[in-house]
Amino acid sequence: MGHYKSNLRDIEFNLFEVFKRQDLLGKGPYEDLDEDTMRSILDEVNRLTTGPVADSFEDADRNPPKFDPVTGEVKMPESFKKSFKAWMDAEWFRVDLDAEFGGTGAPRSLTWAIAEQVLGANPAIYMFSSGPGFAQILWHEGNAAQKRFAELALERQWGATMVLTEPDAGSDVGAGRAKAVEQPDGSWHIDGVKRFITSAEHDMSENIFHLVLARPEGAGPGTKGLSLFLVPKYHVDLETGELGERNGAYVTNVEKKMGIKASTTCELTFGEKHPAIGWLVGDKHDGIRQMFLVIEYARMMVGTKAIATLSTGYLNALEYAKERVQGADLTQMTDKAAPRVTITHHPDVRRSLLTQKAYAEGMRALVLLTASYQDNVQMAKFNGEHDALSEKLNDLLLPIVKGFGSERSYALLGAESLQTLGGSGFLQEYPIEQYIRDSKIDTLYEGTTAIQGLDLFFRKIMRDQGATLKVLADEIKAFAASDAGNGRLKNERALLAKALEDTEGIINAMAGAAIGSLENPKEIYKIGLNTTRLLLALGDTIVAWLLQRQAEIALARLGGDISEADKNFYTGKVAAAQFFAQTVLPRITSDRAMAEVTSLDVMDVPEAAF
Ligand code: ST9
Ligand code: FAD
Repeated sequence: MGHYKSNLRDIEFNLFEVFKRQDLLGKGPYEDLDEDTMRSILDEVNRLTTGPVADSFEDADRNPPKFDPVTGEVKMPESFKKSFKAWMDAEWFRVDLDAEFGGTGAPRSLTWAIAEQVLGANPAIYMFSSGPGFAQILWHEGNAAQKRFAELALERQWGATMVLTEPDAGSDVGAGRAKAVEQPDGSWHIDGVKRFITSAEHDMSENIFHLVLARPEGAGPGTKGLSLFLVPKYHVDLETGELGERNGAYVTNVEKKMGIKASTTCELTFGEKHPAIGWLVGDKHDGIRQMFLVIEYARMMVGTKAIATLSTGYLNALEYAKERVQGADLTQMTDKAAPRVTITHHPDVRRSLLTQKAYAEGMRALVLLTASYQDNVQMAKFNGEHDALSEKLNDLLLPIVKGFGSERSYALLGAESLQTLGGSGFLQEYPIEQYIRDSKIDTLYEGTTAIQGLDLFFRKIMRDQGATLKVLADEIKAFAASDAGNGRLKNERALLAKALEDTEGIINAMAGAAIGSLENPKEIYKIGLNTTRLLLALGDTIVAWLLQRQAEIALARLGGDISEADKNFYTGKVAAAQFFAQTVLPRITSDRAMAEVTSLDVMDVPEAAF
């Protein structure tokens, strides 16, 4: 058995019982898809990801890619290449693509259900395999020549990168100094050094194309002065598809890292040896908007990666706990001759396991809820319409999937999943220590948690005066006020209503500071002191709601004639929802209290006093 423990039963429960994705199939953009086909795709992906894709997870960590500073080339571990080939040969990336760009026309919810499994099994495989997705964005945004380039990139399975970060421009992308100078033939010469670029060098595809943010000479400051350029590693004859000369973008270093070692993190230098020639994407200066098309997707990917890792961490911990015999049952603690029991008998282990289960399954539902709004957007687009509300709900949830998902997953993997194994968890014999190392990055890249919190409050809540949040909050309120689950969820629905009220209390305190800042600009610090708190509180509230929606369905199923396996599955759903409401939600009341008494004291502490 490999390290990766998928949870296909729960993925399918979300897709078909909670979010009813089958109702979308057989029509519109999904005309050729039915429920059986969707289930068989998920089965096949499960087979691949638990097998060949997961196979190199450990080996590529212990024997990471090798960088040659003389040639600037990278040799990937053979085991990893094998996994990558197995994944790319299966061409499941096509499920992600639009029908008009060689895709199969599938709902986003299916693509994220597939992504979860790859990201849980071997996340670096997903990073390296995103070339076709990047190509699709280029195809949508590009001019005729770039569209042709994108088609070749898809056909030849070229790798791709997103190139924003520089030594002095991380969170602050607008501080980027990489320069673009227009040439008489309409091309651009790019100069500068970018760092931390994922997948910028490897030996698994014949070409790699970089989507690079750089500032055209004379352009204004900040992100709005940046433009997006297509910079291929090798030039391409667009008629024949043949590769031409080497372009002047070279990897000049590959970082040594704490985790996700199979994924190459590169310094990429432009125009040092010879010109790095780039092409302005879509012939227009609209770089930051264009790059955010990639970023939005990548933020969803990072949150899904974190949550997938927590899920397999939990399932590994559960397997261990069911077998590990240690100590007597607490009711017999004074009887030294009492029989020893498996650790699942101990209340504290149960607390830990149920916390892991509730978060892993609740956050999976959060990913698939977000994906279901993406389905709506996709359906509307197919019908020539624009589903603005679903688009906004998706935008609202993205920082929560990414920021909340990664924070909770990383914290739980260390504090709970590894802890369940005792000292054994600390050993490399088990995968959890690697999960922890590999998932720390999720709170950092694609915008740190602080950036997600700012995005959530200022861009996603304040910008439309809370209108989109209100739609979601009203849905949660209606659920809490309903008789869902009857008496079995009555207490939990009351806890949910209170949690939502407290989360709104946090937002009100922050909105008050926003108004106060019009008179006293320093009041805005009170918002910055609470953005992460809000991100986590809102995430917990939404997860509690989703778990209770699941529990309502589970209770109805438990009333029918079902198999033993289903009985266990649904019983677990009810238990997780109740446990989460009772043990996590009450903390939001104290979060609200802290938000309401936020003062500027922290900001007045002299730096030297830290
Ligand atoms: C990185 C990569 O970390 C890690 C892993 C890579 C793995 C690669 C594989 C990924 C797979 C993806 C493949 C794609 C496939 C697709 C497939 C499809 C089938 N939402 O607030 P302002 C825009 S990469 C949307 O004033 P500042 C917007 O245009 C490095 N747009 O910002 C806005 O204009 P307007 C990641 C947004 O103060 C404009 O920006 N680095 C959003 O100038 C200006 O907005 C980071 O993520 C949004 N949420 O700059 C940087 N926000 O307002 C983190 C902004 O007119 N830092 N825009 O609409 C930030 O995000 C900062 O907040 C900042 C601030 C840079 C935006
Ligand atoms: P900084 O921006 O210096 O942040 C340092 C600390 O300050 C953080 O805690 C941050 O939250 C906080 N902070 C900064 N600004 C603010 C603010 N305004 N308010 C509150 N707190 C703030 N980049 C790419 O372009 N392409 C890639 O493919 C890519 N892949 C990566 C892979 C790895 C393994 C790593 C480590 C990074 C990668 N990155 C990539 C870069 C990544 O997106 C940045 O590291 C990230 O955006 C943070 O920037 P920084 O490291 O410069 O940290």
